[in-house]
Amino acid sequence: MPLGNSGASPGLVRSSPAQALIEAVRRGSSFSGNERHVVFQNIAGRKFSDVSGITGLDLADDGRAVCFTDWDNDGDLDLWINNRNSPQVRFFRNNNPGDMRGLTVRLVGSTCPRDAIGARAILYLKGQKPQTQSVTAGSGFLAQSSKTLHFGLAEDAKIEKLVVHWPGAEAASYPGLAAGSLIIRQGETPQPLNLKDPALSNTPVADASSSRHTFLAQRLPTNTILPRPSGKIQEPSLVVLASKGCPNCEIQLAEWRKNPPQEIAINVLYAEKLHEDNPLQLQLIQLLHDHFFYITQRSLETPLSFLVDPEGRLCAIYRGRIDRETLKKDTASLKIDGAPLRMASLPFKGHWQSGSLPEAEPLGFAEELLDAGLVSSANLYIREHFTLMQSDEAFPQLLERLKEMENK
Ligand SMILES: [Ca+2]
Ligand SMILES: [Ca+2]
Repeated sequence: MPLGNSGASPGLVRSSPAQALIEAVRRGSSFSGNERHVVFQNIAGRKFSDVSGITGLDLADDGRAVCFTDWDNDGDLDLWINNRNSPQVRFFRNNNPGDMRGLTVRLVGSTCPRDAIGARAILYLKGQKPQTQSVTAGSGFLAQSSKTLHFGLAEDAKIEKLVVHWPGAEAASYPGLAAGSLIIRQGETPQPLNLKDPALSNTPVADASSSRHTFLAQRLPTNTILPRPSGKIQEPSLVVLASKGCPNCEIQLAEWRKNPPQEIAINVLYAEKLHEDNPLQLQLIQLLHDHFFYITQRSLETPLSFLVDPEGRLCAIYRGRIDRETLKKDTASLKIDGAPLRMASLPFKGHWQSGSLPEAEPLGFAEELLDAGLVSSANLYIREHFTLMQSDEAFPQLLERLKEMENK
């Protein structure tokens, strides 16, 4: 959840290759021409067949890393894939029909290191070629698959024995094994390993609500950027970008008409109307959105709402419909600051390793206004928030750049 600024410091040469690359990343450009993932099936050890389409894995995601693991412990391998493009992490649950049989083995060393990295296990099957698996630390590009070894078994496969070559020690042979999950401690007899987790037996459902609400740890001043409801700037306010024909906007606005939130003043802006009457305002909203989500010029999801405190600082961003309780809680939390604010910004429980608290960077945002060629808006923003920015060592450079652009 990127909550920071662009990181681009004033004076960065816009045409530099580094800056062009940063901009390409923010725009979600593909590095590899939207290459699709490919999956090949081993045909009896003689050739490979391209099965990308039927597996459902052939997504044009610019994949970078893949991890294999039996995540739901049902005997088949599932996949985690990391992509350059969004979504950056995808989980693929293996729902191949049929009774998938496998032997899953976790090795634990005693004379060799506990994780048994480097151990090689060979599974001998009656009438078939043996299968070999090794315990590795890291595989492919910046990836680590499960250290638990997995052997797929055909329906009629009969296990003769498993031979484990422990690192720096004698090989050990384990006869009489059946399909399932085992833990083998070096020097001991194999024991069943119960990995079943009932929580994983259901199809996971993404929690859309939590990912769409961003309570900011840094409160960027937005006077001159977000139009708060007129005459109500002493109150917390919500600036909502809606669009015509957007079902979520209609439901949200109808709900508020019927039962208006008491604690907050709301200003609703329609994207279509802004596009006609005030395209600059629309561009400013886009820039503000992009500033916090580290992306550029993607289409905005409506309703898109900004919670602003009485000082005009942006405190939370909501993508999609807003849960009333969340809004109430956020509005009640507008006065917290420092470490408690940073804690409140977390979408889950945790603790911080870093002692330093993040700060809003109005200077970075002013720079982004200049990057977008919005010279008058940048001028206005800098004048309004002059006292917040002037102590920054890069402030003279920012003023210089503003002056240069104004004189062009
Ligand atoms: Ca599985
Ligand atoms: Ca499965």
